[in-house]
Amino acid sequence: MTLDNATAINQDSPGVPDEPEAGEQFGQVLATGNLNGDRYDDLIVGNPLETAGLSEQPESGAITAIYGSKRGFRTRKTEEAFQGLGRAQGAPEAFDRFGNAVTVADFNADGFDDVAVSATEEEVDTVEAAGEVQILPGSAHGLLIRRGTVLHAGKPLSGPDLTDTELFGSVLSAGDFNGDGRDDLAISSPIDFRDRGGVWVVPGSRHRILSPRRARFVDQSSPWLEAAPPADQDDFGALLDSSDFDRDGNDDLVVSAPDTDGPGRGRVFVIRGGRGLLSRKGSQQLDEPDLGATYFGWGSSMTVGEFDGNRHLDLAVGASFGPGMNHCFGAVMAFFGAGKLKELGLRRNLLTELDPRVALGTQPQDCDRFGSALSAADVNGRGSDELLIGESQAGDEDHPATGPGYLYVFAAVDDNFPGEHKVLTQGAEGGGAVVGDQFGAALASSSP
Ligand SMILES: [Ca+2]
Ligand SMILES: [Ca+2]
Ligand SMILES: [Ca+2]
Ligand SMILES: [Ca+2]
Repeated sequence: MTLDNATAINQDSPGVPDEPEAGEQFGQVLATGNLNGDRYDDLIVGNPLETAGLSEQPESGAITAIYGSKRGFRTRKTEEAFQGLGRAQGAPEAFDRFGNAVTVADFNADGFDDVAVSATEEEVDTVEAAGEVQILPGSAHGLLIRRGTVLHAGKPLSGPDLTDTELFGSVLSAGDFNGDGRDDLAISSPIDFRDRGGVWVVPGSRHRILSPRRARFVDQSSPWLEAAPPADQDDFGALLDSSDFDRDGNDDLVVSAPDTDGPGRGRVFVIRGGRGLLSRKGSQQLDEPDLGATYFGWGSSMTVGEFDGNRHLDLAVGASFGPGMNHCFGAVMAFFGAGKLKELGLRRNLLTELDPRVALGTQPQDCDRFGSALSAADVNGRGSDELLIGESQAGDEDHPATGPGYLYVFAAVDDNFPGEHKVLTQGAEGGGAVVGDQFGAALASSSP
């Protein structure tokens, strides 16, 4: 990702199917991968609010694949899929929200990346908003050739019954947790009927794309974790990430439980990958640290990057919101990796918007939501990642209350933030700032 070589794509671009309609928020969900096995990465856009299909069902949802080429993304060569179109199964119904989460990985290791996409509010066996996940396999001709597969909670997956689950597929993450060369899929349902949440990990399969019979289910009562018992409103699985922190060849699963119930109770778990998908030993639990003030939703944003140049992956976690005023300036904590998972976070560093080293002339306003989105990318090309922090509600001189939002780019000097940093607004980098744009509400980058 480079900040000075950007292209704007919307549904008015030549070749991009469908029309821009009010409130559709095209581009809210982004993923990249190589679906057709050529030399160029492709962009997959989830449009959960899209009015899809001939029957014009509102918020039935769709995804758009925009294929890469030597000259960048070729908007004239795109594919759209929604339920009942292309290889996506089922029918588009109002508010299914197909495309609400999208991740791209090669689950059958055939050289073509495959798309996992959720319809979080799909009704399954008369259970409303049970949610489902579909896998659309890549091929030399793109997404529309090979038949996909559908997953939902309940059998054959282990874990809770379908009736105990809501919004299955709210968050998706892919990684090779068992190190067999095929990517595996982690699927969360953070807001089940008690808001406790749970995560399924489904191994990739050469013949069937995924093997649901060999899936694992994890919640806070699982033997994989040393956590306190699960409580209501923990929202375990609100965010997921898959990265190999201990460099043993198995990706490790990061699960956040921001606990929207109150301050001081957010948690992030790093569960070690292993031959059985997840290891029972060696995982790390990062409880909410003392942030020096009241913050809510610790773990409601996070990103993995290599910030300090020691070649071990690091984890940044944000707390950016609260139930009322005076609670959402926002804070971000970076946990530095050292080797073993248990050593992740022995060195740590806190950034807050109220830190005078951070402010850079911007006047902190309440509910700026510093840390509302986090991402990592080597912006300056010096080899280690910069930490990108979105501040979705930040105001400016003209719009002090709910402004266009800022994007902070921090470089670490050793493990010390902020080393050098700058603040970007849409006005500076393109598009022109518009109140309510929430620039920095979502950030995409390829995983390290
Ligand atoms: Ca594949
Ligand atoms: Ca695997
Ligand atoms: Ca590992
Ligand atoms: Ca590091």
